[in-house]
Amino acid sequence: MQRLRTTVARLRPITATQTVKSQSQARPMAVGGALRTFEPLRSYTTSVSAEPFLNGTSSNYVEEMYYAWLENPRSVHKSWDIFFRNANAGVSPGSAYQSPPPLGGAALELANAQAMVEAQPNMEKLVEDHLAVQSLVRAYQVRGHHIAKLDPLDIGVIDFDESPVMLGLKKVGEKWFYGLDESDLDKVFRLPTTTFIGGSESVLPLREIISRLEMAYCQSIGVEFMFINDLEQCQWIRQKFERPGVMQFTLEEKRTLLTRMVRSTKFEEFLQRKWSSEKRFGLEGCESLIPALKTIIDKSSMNGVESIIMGMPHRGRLNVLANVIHKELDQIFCQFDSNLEAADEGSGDVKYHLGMWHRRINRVTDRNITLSLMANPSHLEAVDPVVQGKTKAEQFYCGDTEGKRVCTHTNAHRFFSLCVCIYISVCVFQVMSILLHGDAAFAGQGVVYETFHLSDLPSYTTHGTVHVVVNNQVGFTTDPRVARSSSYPTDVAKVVNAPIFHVNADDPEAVMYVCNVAAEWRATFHKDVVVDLVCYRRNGHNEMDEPLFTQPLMYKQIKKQKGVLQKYSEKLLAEGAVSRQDYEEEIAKYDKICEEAHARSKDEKILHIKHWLDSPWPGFFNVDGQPKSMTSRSTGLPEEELVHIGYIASSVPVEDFTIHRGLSRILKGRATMVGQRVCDWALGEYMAFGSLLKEGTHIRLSGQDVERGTFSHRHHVLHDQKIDRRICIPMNHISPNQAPYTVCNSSLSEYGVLGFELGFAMASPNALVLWEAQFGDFHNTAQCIIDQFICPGQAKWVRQNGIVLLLPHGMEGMGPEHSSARPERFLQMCNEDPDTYPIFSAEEFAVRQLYDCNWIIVNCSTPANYFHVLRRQILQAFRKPLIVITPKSLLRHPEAKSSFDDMLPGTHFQRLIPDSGPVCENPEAVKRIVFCTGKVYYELTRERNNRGNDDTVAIARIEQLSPFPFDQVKVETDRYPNADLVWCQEEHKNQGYYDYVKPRLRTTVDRTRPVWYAGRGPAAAPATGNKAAHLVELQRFLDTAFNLDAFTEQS
Ligand SMILES: Cc1ncc(C[n+]2csc(CCOP(=O)(O)OP(=O)(O)O)c2C)c(N)n1
Ligand SMILES: [Mg+2]
Repeated sequence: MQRLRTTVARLRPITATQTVKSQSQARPMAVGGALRTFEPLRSYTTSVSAEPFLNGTSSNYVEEMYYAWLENPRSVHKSWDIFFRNANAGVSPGSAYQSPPPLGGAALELANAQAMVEAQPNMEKLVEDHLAVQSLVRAYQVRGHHIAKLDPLDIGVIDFDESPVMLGLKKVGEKWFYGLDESDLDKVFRLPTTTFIGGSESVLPLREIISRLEMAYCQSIGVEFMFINDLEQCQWIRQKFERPGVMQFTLEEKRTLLTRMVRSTKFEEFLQRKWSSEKRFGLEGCESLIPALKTIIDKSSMNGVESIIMGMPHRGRLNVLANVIHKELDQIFCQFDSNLEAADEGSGDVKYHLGMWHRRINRVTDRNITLSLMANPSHLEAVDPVVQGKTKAEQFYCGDTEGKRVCTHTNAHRFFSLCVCIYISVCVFQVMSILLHGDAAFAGQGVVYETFHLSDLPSYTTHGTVHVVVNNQVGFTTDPRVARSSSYPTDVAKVVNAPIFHVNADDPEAVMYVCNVAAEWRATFHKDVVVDLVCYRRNGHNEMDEPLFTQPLMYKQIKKQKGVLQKYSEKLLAEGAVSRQDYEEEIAKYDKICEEAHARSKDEKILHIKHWLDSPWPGFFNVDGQPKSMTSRSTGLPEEELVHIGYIASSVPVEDFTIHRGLSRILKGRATMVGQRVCDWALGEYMAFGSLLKEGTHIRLSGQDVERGTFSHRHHVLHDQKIDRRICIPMNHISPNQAPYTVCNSSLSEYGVLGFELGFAMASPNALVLWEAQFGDFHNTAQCIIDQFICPGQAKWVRQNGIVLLLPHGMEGMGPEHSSARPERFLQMCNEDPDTYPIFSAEEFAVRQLYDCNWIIVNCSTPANYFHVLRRQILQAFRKPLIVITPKSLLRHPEAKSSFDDMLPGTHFQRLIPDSGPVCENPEAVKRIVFCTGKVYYELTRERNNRGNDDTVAIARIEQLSPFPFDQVKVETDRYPNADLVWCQEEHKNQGYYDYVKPRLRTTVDRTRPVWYAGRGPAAAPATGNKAAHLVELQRFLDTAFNLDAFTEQS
């Protein structure tokens, strides 16, 4: 007890009449110029926690002291200093405490305090009171947001009943919750080091403590951050919100804010006036979004950011385009004119989905800034990972590994935020992303979670995204109380320790403040942060909608609600910050701008979708936006290059690196293949990647376990067997001036990761970006990215994309899953007409088809063809998504190898591989052509060999399914005039390629010959789960394929 008494001597309450000043000493700043790092609790948690006098509550207090002591040993009482020193030196529990040394002159005050302590009848009460104050401070920090005035409507849709808020002086039954009552209000308490409410004071009366905590945590801003497990970050936030006087703004800041509110509000009013019956998903009820975004942009620009990539849903999108991105108003207004003709190819998109790219001067910072808003589909949140991928790509190409620097590029390249910055002179170039969300979508859509989980992964991080939620407390017609299980729509952000700043959007100054803090957070910690704008939606879901059907009470309240501009202007007028005349002039000025733009928009006769391009690729196309060349270059390589890459693929190009023995065997096998001038699948891929890298094309391969390869065939990353995390990527040792190779195992996500890679591929045409599914069927959890972006992206948004999807596929008795990449789905979405034979010249047939298609789908049967198609993806002068149905068992099939001869200069991708066997000798005698694609070819040839009918049945492989090689198929059908036509596939009849291929084959032969089917029957599942049944099915359709009488009854 004596020990405790001595310890608490400094804690005794002094009355308010004893001066605060006399007790004050500068508290250690947690975060200042030099960042504070907290030591681990090693000694504390071991020996100190075992001290007999510590119990649950007092240990919290001692922990506080311990941190303070670590920071500055003199900031705690000498007795604690000695105690902690002893404890840290390992003195056993119970012995660490020593009586404090005698007090000298400077410590007279403490001696007095000591005397008073001794006179104090109830030491425990004293300690308890201080602990109570500490708990109270902490309670405000943790739960102050529960009672903050966040909701402009004050209808309180968030129910915190499960965790009642115990803040301030609260009674539970007869007891005071914290043990402090009204008689304690004037007592002065020492503030814990975990609060900044004191400013320069270290002690305050309880009344003031509570008042300041209420000011910091319970007004228009609710801060959620105490779940963050980094003390430095917590301290940083406390400081930002607790320091007295943080929320003060200059006159100029207030006026700028008002101007921005005017523009935001009057823009919507203008649209409503001119096009009252058009859907525009207006921002009414959340007008402060515009100043919010502008504040984030200003602050980020101030911190060196030069490019911001944004993604957002429908709500307020036109307003953001007009007032944040500064899209010309007349071009926005044009979009409301339904009579304008589209000037560009493609089908276009509705106005509130279109993207934009704009470089301008930021007026506040006077610095250049590029703003792009990504085009997006209706599918809420789908654009999130796409924005992240594009941001990552821009950071990568600028050599920015930390989200905070460094482009070494020419102005021209910087201007277009183009790639390969790494090489030239020095400048600072930072790229960051801002994502906007609706409250319902943010809480409900899983891709939000997937995207958050990419945020801290080395190959996916964009070093901090600022998220802004337009939380209008309703999703379409659905009430949040039935739309989510979490208290806030933003809880998902907690998984990555992102602080969440809730703010009442009817308080524009508070909005501006949190946006400043959010931007600073991003600049300081390079981590995600969320601003939750709690607002309302003045109209229905869109301007035509009746909200009273479903939200009667909310909308009664909304109808009474004064607009935020009106409230804020009244406040500034009352303060005298602005005069009525200035305010009215500001409104008139903007109205004039809108009217003039409207007049100009009427002169427009044509709508240009390309004015809405979000990712320009300057220099890639000619001035008319057309490809610079339409000739097909050979994708072959000189032998010595193949040998060189083969050598790299078979070696460990760093010293003293121990690889696994099994891997040594694989590498030796590769060397043997190189000696024999052949490639298997993995080596073919190596040749394609290695050569493109050498030619300066960046390659990024991402997906689950892609580094080794799901089937353990790739091994692009070697792991030292003796040293943890020591790796070697031989592909980066091809040549001194090569482009970098990125290969990265992703998180276990498809939607998020595929979206990310699509965004990465958007940034530059000079990169081969590949996403590999673990098994092809898993792509369906990313279906939205495929359906909404990859398939129709060019048609909707006139932007090309060369992303490659690698989808392992094959019926190998593995069961319903892991078998089919569902090629039928991709084929069904091709834009080609199956009933029309394309009219192109023979020389340009292939390239014209490619240029017109929405995507390319291939199923290669040889490594050489895979090699060529990958190289063609970059060597052609335009970009199309490439879907590759990739093999599994063929990876090790002894016959699925290619000779170097098929990869030399002059060779190229074969869209169709004709039969080159005995059938060629007497084509007239051939009775059947079996067309097929992919792995089944090897089953067919084996069966044909077994049956010995290799002079009567020809087998042709269609390697490129889309665009369909009509011309080459025609050559085959003409070559064998007496043959019937069979399509053979290992997939079920309602799946695979049959429905796609059949009408095209019929078109090719002008419907003069039927097309028969050999394959599995229709089925609901992609494959049987029974291996024996699988083999029976296989044999059955092979029998059909070679039974020349199989279709006589049907013909
Ligand atoms: C993935 C997806 N599902 C459903 C919809 C249909 N939808 C359009 S807006 C909307 C409500 C969105 O609510 P919220 O996210 O709160 O945004 P708000 O419209 O309130 O701004 C819904 C369900 C959609 N666009 N995307
Ligand atoms: Mg909403």
